[in-house]
Amino acid sequence: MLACAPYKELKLICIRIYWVITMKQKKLVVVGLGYVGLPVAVKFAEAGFDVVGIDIIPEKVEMINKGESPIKGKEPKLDELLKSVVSSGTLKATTSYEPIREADYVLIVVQTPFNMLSKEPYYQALRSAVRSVGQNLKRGALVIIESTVAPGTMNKIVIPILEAESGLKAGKEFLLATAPERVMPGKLLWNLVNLDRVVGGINEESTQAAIELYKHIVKGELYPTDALTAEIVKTTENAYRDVQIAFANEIALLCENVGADVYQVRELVNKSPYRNMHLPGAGVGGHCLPKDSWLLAFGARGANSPRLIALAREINDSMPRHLSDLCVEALKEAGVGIYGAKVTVLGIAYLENSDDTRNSPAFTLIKALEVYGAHPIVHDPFVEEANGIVIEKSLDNAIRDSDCVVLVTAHDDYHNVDLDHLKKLMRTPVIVDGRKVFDKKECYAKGFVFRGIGR
Ligand code: SAJ
Repeated sequence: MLACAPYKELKLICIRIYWVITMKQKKLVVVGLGYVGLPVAVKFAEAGFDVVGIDIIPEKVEMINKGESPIKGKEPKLDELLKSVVSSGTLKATTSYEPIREADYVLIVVQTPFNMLSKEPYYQALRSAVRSVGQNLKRGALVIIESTVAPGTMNKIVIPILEAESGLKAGKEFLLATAPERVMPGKLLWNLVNLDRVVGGINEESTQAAIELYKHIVKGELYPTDALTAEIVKTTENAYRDVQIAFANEIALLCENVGADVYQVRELVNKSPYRNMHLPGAGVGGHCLPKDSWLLAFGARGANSPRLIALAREINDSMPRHLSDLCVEALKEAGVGIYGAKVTVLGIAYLENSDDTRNSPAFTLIKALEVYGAHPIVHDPFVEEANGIVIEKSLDNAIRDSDCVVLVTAHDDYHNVDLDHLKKLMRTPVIVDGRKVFDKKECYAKGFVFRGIGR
């Protein structure tokens, strides 16, 4: 068979055989099998690496070894790809750190939450993972931190722990880089493959080795830089978005004060070249924006600690409370006190058409309404349960006898609510819109009292 294939094909077959043989020896370990780690483990397994995924949660390990994804929500292609790499044996999961002893590549992808009270990162998971990797690290291996970390973390925390635990010298006896993830729920695999990526090594050799590794799974551009720059880029890109949103919220509050419509202002401002005013709203949730700004500020703390970034966080965090004040105002206009009022909260997910409730502004709104003595009833078409809050799945039941409907999340379902039906079900016709879902004029024409962020 080989003899008759034309030269070109023969060459390709030989390269493929060489590649399979050499790659088969290339062992890659991913520490942390969450919504970032699992997709990256699956993609490297698909690319021909011998991949072991490590996680501290046995149930998660068990699910993955059965080819089942522990990630909730719709993630196109992830389930089928996971099944195929597990059945082909190129991806295995375990709770043991032993496999790192033979690993050529070790990716650390654990969560790095932020303690909003002490304004410091929670690095317990990162420290523990780095320590375990150090204790098993093979000479000549490449370690990559994919977690989002505060600027300076690689230098001040990762290198000292890895060197102390392994007895090896970073940059010489093992290579080290950071390549922060750019994932978005619902597009995990697509983003991983297609988005550009910054790769920051602690030295040139580390950067190049990491770039060569990612070329096996990333089609986007791979931008080489140093570790500190890479740490700053990731936290800055989210702080940038958070500041932009805070600016939009500031203009929204101004428009409310003077009786203008911020959405008309925004539309016309964005007609001006190089303007991109973001959307004001009920607040900023999610796993990225609320945390990454603080990681950046923490890493840059010192003589000139960031002020604009901290102020932007304060403005965005104030929006859900402002929304509760709009409920008080609207109910008062309708002749109903907030105390004892039934208030229907539309949406508890932090993002439209998602079931993700992490850091959702709805939690702050619900607490503020309860402090006012109101009875919030929460509806969300995607979320089943959130921090012990009961979610009413029937919109009619959530609205029936309500004194105020307040919208937090712009799920598609809410764009088609029939106002006549709404008015029939409600005890007091009051609408407060935290995004831009309801039409103010139409609400007044149908006899509702209306308030809206920025309108
Ligand atoms: N939000 C606003 N106004 C806006 C945009 C968003 O109030 O103009 C609110 C949303 O309602 C939500 C929060 O901000 O509560 C975050 O929304 P997001 O669209 O930024 O979504 P995230 O949190 O999933 O952000 C991710 C980030 N991706 C990564 O960290 C890899 C972010 O960098 C991306 O810019 C963002 O997705 C995106 O563009 O979709």
